[in-house]
Order: sequence, then structure tokens, then C-alpha cells
Amino acid sequence: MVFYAFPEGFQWGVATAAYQIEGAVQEDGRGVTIWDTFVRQPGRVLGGDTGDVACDHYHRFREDVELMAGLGIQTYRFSLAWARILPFGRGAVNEAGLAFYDRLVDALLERGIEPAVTLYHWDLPQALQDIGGWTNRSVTDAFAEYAKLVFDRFGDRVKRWITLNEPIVFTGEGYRSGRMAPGIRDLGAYSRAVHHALLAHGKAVRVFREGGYAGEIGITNANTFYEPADDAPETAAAVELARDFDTRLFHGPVFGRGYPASVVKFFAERGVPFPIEAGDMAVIATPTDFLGVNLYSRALIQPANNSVGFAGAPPRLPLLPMGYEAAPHSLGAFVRWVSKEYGRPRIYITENGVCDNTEPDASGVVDDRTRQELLRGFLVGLNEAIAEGCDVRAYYQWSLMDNFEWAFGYSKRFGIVYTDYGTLARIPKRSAEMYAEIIRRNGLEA
Ligand code: GCO
Repeated sequence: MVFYAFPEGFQWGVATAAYQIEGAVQEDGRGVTIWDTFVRQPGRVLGGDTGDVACDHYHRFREDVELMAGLGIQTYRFSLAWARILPFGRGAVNEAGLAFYDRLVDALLERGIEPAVTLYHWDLPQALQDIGGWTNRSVTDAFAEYAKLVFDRFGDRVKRWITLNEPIVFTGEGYRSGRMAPGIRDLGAYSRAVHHALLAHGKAVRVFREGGYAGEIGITNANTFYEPADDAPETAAAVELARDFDTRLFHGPVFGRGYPASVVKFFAERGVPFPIEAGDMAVIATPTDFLGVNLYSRALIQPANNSVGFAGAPPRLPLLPMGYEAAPHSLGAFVRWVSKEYGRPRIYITENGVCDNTEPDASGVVDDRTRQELLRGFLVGLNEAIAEGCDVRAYYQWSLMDNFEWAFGYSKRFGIVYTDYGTLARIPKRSAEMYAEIIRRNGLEA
């Protein structure tokens, strides 16, 4: 056994998102979002589940803050529901929505938990979808106005801001595959949504800088660590293409390198180029303070005779209920890669976690062994990456509690706290005890 100590001042957190936990979708003037619409369309979400109640966090947030305090959580990443604050996306402000987040932020600060706020975790106000959603350039201005409103309101207490959560997922699944809200399948809509999402990010960063707010701002991308299925040079080239179409597509513009040439060509050849206007790329490249990294797994890549030139190869590691591999080495490996690729940015692991559907045993204990084991593996790898010089300063476990897992409904449990969807009771799992111990010792034995 070796003790893997994390650097002094390293922060330990948990993460959630508004639609996945809040419920109370019709309360206190909240507007309709694209997820409220999507979950009501037959066949979209497993079992017809909705976020109408979810974990009822809107009413139970004090209990949840106490739960976090009890585990020693140091920072809490959550998202604001844009439509609670601006029910129609822009224009009329809903004071009751702002007041809810005031109460939450204050409760966190009273318990010494630092808030880390995501502006957009996929729940676009429906009124903005009605004019085309992220395919409509004016939504980038609506986002900048919304950002200014919340920086003004919460900037005295919130010092860590994340503009967008995983643009690749909400554009790719929302506009290309149609598996998530708003459920569109259209390559041209996808390329527009990608560019406008990044532009919205850049505009919000500019608003933050120009407003002189204290604190820091960055973006969170979704990542998979891509590995070659074999040693052939063509396979190495295929891995680089996979990185272009996924990782570099969203990191490149933010770090001032523009869109990857392979991706630009792909869209141009299909008649749906990125709708770039003069000055856009400079706005998107407005410097950020940190990079948010979400990572859950890896993928093996092989060359393919298809439109993009690469494809996933058959998995070799055990599969998790989400269908991807249990690959604890992927976190440290990705952090090393991204750190090298972009010149050692400051990194926060804004999400990492494990789907483990273990239920309470006869005595009510939830011994989620897969999560505990993989969590250890992820953290050892992360520790080693830090020891090698990667500038990682915080880690947020996804998630505080089991919640609405988008198109999978409530069928996938990611919490370190069990949610009983019948009673809404929260039951800390064994992994929560383990995490509390890691926090206490600022490290782990493995
Ligand atoms: C994400 C998703 C989360 C998911 C989590 C587990 O940011 O990846 O936003 O909302 O619940 O990733 O799949």
C-alpha cells in the first residue's frame, strides 16, 4: 500500500446539474425548457421518466447542503436553470428564480462550501428553441445577457464560473443524433450549433472580463481518452482524427487554434460550413482561467472506411452499465495528454464518476464496490499526472446523489449518495464514506 497525497490546497467537490436534480419545474415562475418538452415526447426517455420531481432539490437544498457539509465537501459545482431566471430566455427577469439561487449560495457559504456555478447545463429555455435554439446566432447574445445578469447578482459570492457544460454533447446529441433535447437530426444544424455554442462561451467570457468581476471563468468539455487499437501507423492517424472531431473541435477554438482542418473540411464538403463571421474566432479565444475536464472512460480507435476515417474498436475492458469501458487509467492519461497539447493550463476535473446501480442491501447499506474500486483507480492516475507536473487543482465527483440521467431517465445511478425515488430519502453509499475519508486525508491509500 502506498499513500497518494494530493498537493496542499487541492479541492474536493461534488457536481450536479439543475434539470437532473431540482424538480419543481412549474414553481415560482420557472419557464419551460427544452428538456421539459423533450421528456414529454413519447419514446425519448427510457421509461417515460421526467425531471418534474427528480431529487426535489429545489425544496430539499438545505438538507443537501448539510449532507455535503457532513462529508467534508469543499466545493460544489451546480448549474443555474436559465429559465428559472429568464423564463423566456431573455427579457423579463424572474426574481423568485434568482432568490432561490441566492438561498442556495448563501447556505453553501455558511457551511464553508465554495460554489462553482455552471451557466448552461443543457436546459435551454424553450422560447429560445422556438427561434431555432443554438442554430440561431441571436441566442449567443441572449446567453451573454443572461451571463451579465447572474455575474451582477451572484458575483459578490460566486468566484468560479463555468460557461458551458459539454458543448459536444448538447450539440452532437441535440442536433445531430437527436438522442437528447431538442432531438434534431441535421448535420447543418449541428455545425451551426457548435459554432454558436462556442461563440456564446466567448461572449460570456468577454462580459466577465469587461465587468471586472472577481474570480475565474472557464469552459467544461466532455472527453474520452482515445487509444489506438493496435500499433499500425494508420491507427495512430485514426486516433488523431478522433481527437480532431471530438476533443480538438471544442478545445482548439478556445485555446486560439481555431477549428481542426479535418473537421472544417468535413463540414465544408457537405455544404454546411461553420457560420463564422469576422471576429468570431477572436471572441471564442478570449483567454479563460482554467479548463474544466469531464472524463468517464476511454475508447479504442481503429481506421475506418467511412466519412470521418475512424471508428471505435471492440472494447477490451469490462463494460459499465453505460456501455463504455471501466478504464480508471483514462483520467490521468487524458490529463497528461490535454496538459501537453495546450501548454499546461490550470485544470479542474469538473466531473468524473462511475455508474454503479447497486441497491441497498437488507440492512439498508449501499456497498457500491465497482464505484469504490474505479474511483480509487481514477484518483491514483490523477495523482500521478499531478506528480508529473499537470496543474490540476480540484476534483468534482459526479455526482452528489443519484439523479435524472437524461435519456436514460432514473435507470443509471451515478451518486455517492443513494436517492430513494419513492421517498426521496438520501442514503450515503459506502463510496461516500470512502470519499469523505479521502477528503479528510487529502489523499488515498492504494
Ligand atoms: C455530463 C453530463 C452529466 C451526466 C454525467 C453522467 O456533464 O457529462 O452532463 O449530466 O449525468 O456525465 O453521464
